[in-house]
Amino acid sequence: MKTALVTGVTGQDGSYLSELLLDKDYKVLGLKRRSSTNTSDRLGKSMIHPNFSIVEGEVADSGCVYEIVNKYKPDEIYNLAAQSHVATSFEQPDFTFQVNALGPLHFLEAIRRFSPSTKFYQASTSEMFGKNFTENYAGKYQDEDTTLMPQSPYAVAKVAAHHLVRIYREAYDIFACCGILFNHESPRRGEEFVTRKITKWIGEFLVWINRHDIKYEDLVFDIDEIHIPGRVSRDQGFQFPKLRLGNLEARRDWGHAEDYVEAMYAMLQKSSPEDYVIATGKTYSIGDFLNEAFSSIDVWDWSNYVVVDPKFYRPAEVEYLQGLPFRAKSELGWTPKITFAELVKIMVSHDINAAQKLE
Ligand code: GDR
Repeated sequence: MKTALVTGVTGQDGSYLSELLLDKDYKVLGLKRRSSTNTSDRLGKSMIHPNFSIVEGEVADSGCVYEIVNKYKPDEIYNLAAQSHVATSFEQPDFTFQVNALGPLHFLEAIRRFSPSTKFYQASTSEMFGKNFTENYAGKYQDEDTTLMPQSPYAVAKVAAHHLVRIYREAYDIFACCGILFNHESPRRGEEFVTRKITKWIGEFLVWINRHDIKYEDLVFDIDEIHIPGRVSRDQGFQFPKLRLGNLEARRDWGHAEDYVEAMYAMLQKSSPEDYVIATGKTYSIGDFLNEAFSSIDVWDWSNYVVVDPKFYRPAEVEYLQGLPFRAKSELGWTPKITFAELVKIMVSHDINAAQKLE
């Protein structure tokens, strides 16, 4: 039985990857930070599996990482732990660097010193391309050869890790590779990311409007709030805050996280390590996501429901992302199964159900 260490196990990707590896008969060690609150909500299925166990640790602490790698000498390590919120990295650049750049370095060093046959997967990201894209007859896209031009402390730290993986691979012959994953979402996505923020709002809004048994055309729209007609009291639940977002023009290549963890696994099963772009090959704006999400509750013009709030703008933005996953398709045989429209539907209906359960 193979052993895999998954860092960031309590996150969206960590939870899906653990399920995949357990299905493939792996023993999974999930690395998790010590916390006084419960952070294992997403791990429900894995937590009760006999081949799953939690190891407490912190990737930013080199001694801790060395000890864990030396003790378990896992066959595979998937480093998904990160300060993953791009906007937060402008407020906490130092911390972001410690986790996102030094964390992977600690693993590479630990593998070199104590467990050179361990295979290592690093979660690289489309954010590393920043403002840059390749433009030719195939259109405007990013692939493995596009020059990296990061636009945030988050992305700079990820670029540092990306290059460290290459250097350790070439210098020490370690099986280490990076998945350059474009945005990937699911019902398990953190609520501060734009897709989940939108679908969660829609779920709660629908429950609210149903509670008052009112039609969309009868709603009254204020600057910041939506009201039940004739009932303006702030205290009695007759008003609902509008959805507040930042830049609606930015474009992202959105896939489903469950598809993307399969690519991570496939990369470590290859005979030699290589970096891959993992994406759908399609790009949509935040406005497109809003169109798709609102249309699934029969709202065809969302402009009255959304407020653009400068608070959610970033000091520097990544405007355009569209991956070209050609190498992943031809060498890993990987293609995403879930389309953009399906992804949005899955997330909206999950969040409607979740909001209904809380009623
Ligand atoms: P991103 O994801 O930064 O691409 O990184 P996020 O969902 O946070 O932002 C996507 C785009 O939406 C715009 N936006 C908003 N974003 C947030 N979070 N909240 C808002 O209210 C809002 N309004 C507009 C953003 O400006 C941006 O353009 C994600 C993370 O998971 C990274 O860790 C990962 O590396 C990349 O995806 C691939």
